[in-house]
Amino acid sequence: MRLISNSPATPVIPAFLKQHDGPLTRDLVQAPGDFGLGKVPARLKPAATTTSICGYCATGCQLKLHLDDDGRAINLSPQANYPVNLGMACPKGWQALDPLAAPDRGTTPLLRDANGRLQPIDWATAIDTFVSRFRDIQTRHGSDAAAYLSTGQIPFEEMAFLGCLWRFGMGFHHGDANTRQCMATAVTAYKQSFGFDAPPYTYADFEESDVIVLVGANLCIAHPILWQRIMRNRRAPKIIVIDPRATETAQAATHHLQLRPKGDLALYYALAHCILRDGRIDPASIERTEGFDEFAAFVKDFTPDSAVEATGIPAETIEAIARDVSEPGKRVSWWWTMGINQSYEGVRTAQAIINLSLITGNIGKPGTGPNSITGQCNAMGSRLFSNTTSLVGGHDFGNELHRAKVSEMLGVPLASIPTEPTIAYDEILRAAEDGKIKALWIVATNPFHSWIDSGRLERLRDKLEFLVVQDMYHSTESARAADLFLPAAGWGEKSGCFINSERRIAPIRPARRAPGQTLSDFRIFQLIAHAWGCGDLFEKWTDPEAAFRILRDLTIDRPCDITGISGYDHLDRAGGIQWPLGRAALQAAASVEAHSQDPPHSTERRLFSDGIYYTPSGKARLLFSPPAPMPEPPDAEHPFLLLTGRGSSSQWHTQTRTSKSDILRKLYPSGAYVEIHPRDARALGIVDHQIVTVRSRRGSMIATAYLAPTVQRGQLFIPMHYPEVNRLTHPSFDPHSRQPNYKACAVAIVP
Ligand SMILES: Nc1nc2c(c(=O)[nH]1)N[C@H]1C(S)=C(S)[C@@H](COP(=O)(O)OP(=O)(O)OC[C@H]3O[C@@H](n4cnc5c(=O)[nH]c(N)nc54)[C@H](O)[C@@H]3O)O[C@H]1N2
Ligand SMILES: Nc1nc2c(c(=O)[nH]1)N[C@H]1C(S)=C(S)[C@@H](COP(=O)(O)OP(=O)(O)OC[C@H]3O[C@@H](n4cnc5c(=O)[nH]c(N)nc54)[C@H](O)[C@@H]3O)O[C@H]1N2
Ligand code: SF4
Ligand SMILES: [Mo]
Repeated sequence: MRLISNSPATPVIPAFLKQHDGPLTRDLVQAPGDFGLGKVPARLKPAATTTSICGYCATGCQLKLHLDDDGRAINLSPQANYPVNLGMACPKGWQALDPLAAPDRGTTPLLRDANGRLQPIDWATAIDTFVSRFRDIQTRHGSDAAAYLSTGQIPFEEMAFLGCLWRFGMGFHHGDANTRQCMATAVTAYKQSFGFDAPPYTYADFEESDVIVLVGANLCIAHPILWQRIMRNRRAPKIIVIDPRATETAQAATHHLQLRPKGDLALYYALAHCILRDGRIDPASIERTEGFDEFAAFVKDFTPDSAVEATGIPAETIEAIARDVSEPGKRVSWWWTMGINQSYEGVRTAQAIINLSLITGNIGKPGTGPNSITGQCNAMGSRLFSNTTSLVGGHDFGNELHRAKVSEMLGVPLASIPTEPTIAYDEILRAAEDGKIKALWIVATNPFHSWIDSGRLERLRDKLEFLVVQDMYHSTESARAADLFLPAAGWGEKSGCFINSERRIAPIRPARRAPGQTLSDFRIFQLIAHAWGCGDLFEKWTDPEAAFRILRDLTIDRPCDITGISGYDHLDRAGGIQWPLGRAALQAAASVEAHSQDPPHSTERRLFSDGIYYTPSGKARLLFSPPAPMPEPPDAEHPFLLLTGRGSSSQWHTQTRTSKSDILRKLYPSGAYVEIHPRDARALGIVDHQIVTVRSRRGSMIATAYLAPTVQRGQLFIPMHYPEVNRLTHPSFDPHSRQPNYKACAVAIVP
């Protein structure tokens, strides 16, 4: 059987397959049913350990993996001296090994046969099929006729490999990451305002603020360890939560502004109005901005009274909050997550927060910042390296000099680098519906559950000639729809680096053997590169750390310059490193390191302390537009507004991993539920725990009703972890970022 078609440099199969990421995965072919876990020794010897950043959320906690004599992880504990989690972990982190041993792990590639059943095949056939089908589509329909949909949850070395292979090696154009579902708004907002996608903060800012404003962010559930960091703040901070629901975080805060959904933009403009009216501004910071006069003129009309209707918040409260967030001498930090990003006007709302920080001088100093908290473990890695919205390494597709630099440094033909970024996720799906995109390659994401109006994926499935899904589990909603399934190693079974919310880069390590014939995503991309005939372009990408060095060098002279990082060991020694760390800083650090236990590069660092931004003028831009109408407001037929989001700290997204842990499963409701205000429930004759139907114009679902005064009247909340929920959501998008508006659509609820 031929595995490799065109590349002369290709090694023979067995040798190639035997290369792997770590000592544990050297021998890839195991007996069927052997999940590579072996027997856990009855009595544990004093254990060796290795460390790894947690593979769930973007907090980026470091876990210490305890190994048995064979080097297999048998247990873990949070790392006590790691500067992020300081010895803490949430339930998902503690149980992070559980999902690796699940019985529905993919152990061999699967191909759909003539009868429509997925049948096991070997890797050689899988890679041959992959290459011949994509090549055929490219030959018949051109390079725009296929796309990939990827993730924020694999190491950035793998993301970069995928993005470079697809565009520079295989010659396709379109491919987006699931960061579009999650972070596109923050990316666009920062890029437009600061000239680069640069969240400016460090986690120490949680501990050094006097006023902490959490906007559409439910830290207690979604980033529990960041909430613990707030609890370490000794300045007795005011904690203001702005959320339509009385979330766990809102209940634990000092103040809760329970605003009307999507009232944010009106609220922040009204706050700016009060601050400017009262002159509670920082002239030096405003000096470092562009567009101040226009912004001041724009917010003149946004009086607190004018914002009452949109926000549902009394004018006196708006005045009081305006004073809180502009108190001279007080450090104010703003933190936002999906309550802002996932909106049809998310970019301008994020920028309204950025503007408040800029006019009050709350940026570049301890305890301040307009701070977007990221979601997935490697959302930040995806933003810099995935080659989707920006050219790999923090570059721009549209910039000729950047393209020339990437071409030279990666050794790829200049002509292979597109002059524009990909079309966005929703545009890819539209192109598939229109028959222009014929094939999709889905890697480490589960859009048949997670994408907005997910029924759309099922409907367009039949229009696709070829669907490849590359995942840890063959059982995901997306994998079950695939023509070809490629089994991938997951966190705990491979190496690479994640970048957390505060821009901290740190490695993950293999400590379990991946089951069956599973390969790391990195290896799968290598095999495809060789079989496609572009293996020589990636000759130097021999393993994740080699790729790391290539990508590191590529960041030179960019705001995210990490040329000062020597390698994974350096990252380990330093407790992770926040970008930027250029070469000059490394040299300075190296000499200090010889004399000190605390090299400067291991300390916390924030951006913009010099007031210089990454725009051509060096100034930040104040950007704004009038609030837009909600795309699908409730009406007589669908009288409720549906909010969606995270349900518990023990559930992760589409639950492919967390549902595999016996312990985590005990910590959340197994079936879909909907939270409804008790008075609304009474009016509809719905009692607690009753089974109800929730219906939108797109579809309907069955759920258990939970009567909860935490939601406002006229609103419902359903966690995103249950596959039915995105049958309801309305496919509307922010016009600047194309991020989906997941948190507002009209529904009806009936007993
Ligand atoms: N346990 C757990 N933790 C996770 C995840 C998980 O699946 N499970 N996922 C991770 C990922 S990828 C992400 S992106 C983050 C998400 O983290 P968060 O954004 O904190 O979580 P969500 O629950 O999606 O949304 C936050 C809040 O936005 C509110 N909201 C809705 N509409 C509005 C509005 O119009 N204005 C305002 N101000 N608020 C609004 C919702 O009521 C909700 O409480 O969590 C990460 N952490
Ligand atoms: N209604 C609603 N929908 C939402 C949201 C919401 O708030 N409301 N939030 C959105 C947000 S912010 C996000 S981030 C998305 C998340 O949406 P998804 O990315 O679809 O969610 P996950 O369940 O994390 O999917 C990751 C997949 O990758 C697989 N996987 C894990 N590790 C690896 C690996 O190393 N290699 C490979 N090949 N596969 C791996 C997992 O098994 C899983 O199938 O959901 C979005 N959807
Ligand atoms: S807070 Fe996030 S990174 Fe930390 S243990 Fe929990 S899921 Fe992992
Ligand atoms: Mo996310």
